[in-house]
Amino acid sequence: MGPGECPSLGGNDLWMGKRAVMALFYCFFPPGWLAGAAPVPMMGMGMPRPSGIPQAQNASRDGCPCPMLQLSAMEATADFVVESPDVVYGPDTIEAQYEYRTACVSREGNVLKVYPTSTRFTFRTARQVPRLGVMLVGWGGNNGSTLTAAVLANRLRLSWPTRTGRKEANYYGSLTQAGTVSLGLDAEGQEVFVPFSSLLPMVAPDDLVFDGWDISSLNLAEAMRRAQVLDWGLQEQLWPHLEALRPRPSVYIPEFIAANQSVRADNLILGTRAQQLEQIRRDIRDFRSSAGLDKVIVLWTANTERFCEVVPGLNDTAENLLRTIQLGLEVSPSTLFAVASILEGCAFLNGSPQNTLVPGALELARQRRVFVGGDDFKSGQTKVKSVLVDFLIGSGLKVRGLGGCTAQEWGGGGLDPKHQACGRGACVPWGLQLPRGPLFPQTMSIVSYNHLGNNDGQNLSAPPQFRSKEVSKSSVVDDMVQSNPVLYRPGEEPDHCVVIKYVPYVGDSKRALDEYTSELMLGGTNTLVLHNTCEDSLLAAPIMLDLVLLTELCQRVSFCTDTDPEPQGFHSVLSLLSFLFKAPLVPPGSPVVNALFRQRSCIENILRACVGLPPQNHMLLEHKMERPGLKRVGPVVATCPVPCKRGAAPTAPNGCTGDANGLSQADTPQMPTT
Ligand SMILES: *[C@@H]1O[C@H](CO)[C@@H](O)[C@H](O)[C@H]1NC(C)=O
Ligand SMILES: *[C@@H]1O[C@H](CO)[C@@H](O)[C@H](O)[C@H]1NC(C)=O
Ligand SMILES: *[C@@H]1O[C@H](CO)[C@@H](O)[C@H](O)[C@H]1NC(C)=O
Ligand SMILES: *[C@@H]1O[C@H](CO)[C@@H](O)[C@H](O)[C@H]1NC(C)=O
Ligand SMILES: CC(=O)N[C@H]1CO[C@H](CO)[C@@H](O)[C@@H]1O
Repeated sequence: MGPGECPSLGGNDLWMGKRAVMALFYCFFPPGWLAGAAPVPMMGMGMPRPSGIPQAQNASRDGCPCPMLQLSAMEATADFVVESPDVVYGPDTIEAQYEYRTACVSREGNVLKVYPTSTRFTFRTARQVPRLGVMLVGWGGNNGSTLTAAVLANRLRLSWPTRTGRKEANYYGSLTQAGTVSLGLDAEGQEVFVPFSSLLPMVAPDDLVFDGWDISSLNLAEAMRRAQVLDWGLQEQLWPHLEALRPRPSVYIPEFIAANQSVRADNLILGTRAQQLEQIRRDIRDFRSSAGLDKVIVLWTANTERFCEVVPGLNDTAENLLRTIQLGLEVSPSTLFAVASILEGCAFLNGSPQNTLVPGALELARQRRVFVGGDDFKSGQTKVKSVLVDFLIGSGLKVRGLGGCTAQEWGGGGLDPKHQACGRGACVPWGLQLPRGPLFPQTMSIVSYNHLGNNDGQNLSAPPQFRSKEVSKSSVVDDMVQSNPVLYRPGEEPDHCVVIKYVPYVGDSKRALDEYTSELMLGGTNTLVLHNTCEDSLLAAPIMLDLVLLTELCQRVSFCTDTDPEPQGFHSVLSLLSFLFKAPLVPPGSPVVNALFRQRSCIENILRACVGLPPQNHMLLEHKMERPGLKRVGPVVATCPVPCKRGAAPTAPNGCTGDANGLSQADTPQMPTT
């Protein structure tokens, strides 16, 4: 089975057990994510992005106008062009007419009535890729320094000797750089894959410019050494390049990173909260102008802060939040950074679990039309969880109790005060944040245990910070459980236990053990135990990269529909990024999707829509018919007139041709009114 290739469901195979688990990995993780996976050729790294110029074409035997290149598993040339009257490649934009088909359901008496619907969208994507800067809060941390080092190593095309041979810089683990999408079938009926990054013009990671803040004044070379993530040979080569990079002073409020980080804190922005906010804004402007950037994106990758309550009148609205800062009341450093970025018109992404993006910050982002995304990078363990639970529940297996209280203890059902006892100690019922329906006996469990020795691990051992982490890790299976009323009654929830221990010796090499127990038919039991060891930062860094590249791309996409011809961008809470976040932030009222495969499809299909390609449906009907009858190619007839006002209001600041972020980032940003 090759990368990106899913085994077929047919034949005599029983779709259960080990094979299914392996298949899940191959389907959902980019090739190369797993050690030992087939090496992927590095496509166009650092080279100018495809311009979308059609390649020479010639007709095949059966009239397929696909280029008769010898198609390998994956195209070495990532260039492609969609030949359709619905797609127009202009000098500045790619414009695609797109039929969005879905269905709405209404409950009428005892019957669910389903009405298929169709909406016509016009997607417009600006082709000009900007010069992009990334500012990391916690730049000198393991994740920040590793990401910076990785981009540099790729840009310089470094290779270094290790005890198992020479290694070369690559971007394994990045969805956009090392993941692929299937474009369709070639003349032989085989799927043609291209790198994700070639779907639409995207910033090349090698071209990113980094800057950032840190409460520790170590330069990036020293930070890299402290992190102990990279091989020595690579560190030596990177040292002279990283030495010159020194983090800007950051905001340190001891009560938020309750674990005492004061040993590190020697590089601080002093003054009142309002002065600190101003300094952060000045830093962003300074970076933008001194590095000659078109856009800046800010990413929080610093310490996990403690969880805070949202207080009405203080951080519930944009106005109140700005006033709270001006008055110098309690506000977390991460919220301060978020507010500063939003005011500067820069997207803000929260890579830690705390609730940085309070309602006031979300409202501010909405008002300023700036993207925000969060919370907490979804790296190893949670990513596996969002695959495995989807796999178990999706195949009709009920995740069953082991940790916590077993069905036996409960004597078969109903409410019992003992349930509360279950929630104490290390084991906490899952979904602890949300008010729940009637409690049922715990008849399922997912138990996760970790130990790690990096700074994050050390400080997660403090209860208030651990609580933030626990909340973000625990709601991960929500949607999957709720999607299956056959297995789970309303309000029924599995035991979900998360333990994190600090073991300095293992450093950045995180150990994760998970146990999933599910119920087979007729009372059988199915237990899966997973052990994972990997360098935590090497998992997180490519996720940070994807977040930045996808956010920037979304800023260049705008669309209108046949019913609303006024161009608009994506909602300021960028839920398209859910694939990359443990506790995805979504616009109010929107369903949260945690299942990894659905999250990946969402990104893929929206990007496909932008170039007028239908959603990936995996039906492969071409190969399932008695008689070959599918006309795979031929003149496509444009049926509908263009519904959207073409070039509607190009002068409007937020027009289709503009930055969906609204603010032209080069403009002098507005100062807060308070
Ligand atoms: C198609 O074009 C390629 C070069 O562009 C050429 O090598 C090949 O022979 C052509 N095939 C046919 C069927 O004309
Ligand atoms: C943190 O520890 C240092 C000593 O290492 C001490 O001087 C400082 O007061 C402590 N700060 C807090 C906020 O506990
Ligand atoms: C909201 O503001 C109050 C008062 O400044 C503060 O105590 C609380 O921690 C804040 N909540 C969040 C989530 O930042
Ligand atoms: C890096 O990010 C990952 C994913 O969020 C996290 O688990 C890890 O603890 C972070 N590392 C540090 C040193 O903060
Ligand atoms: C570097 C640092 O301040 N580490 C702290 C992390 O949290 C633990 C537990 O609260 C503290 O003991 C450490 O000092």
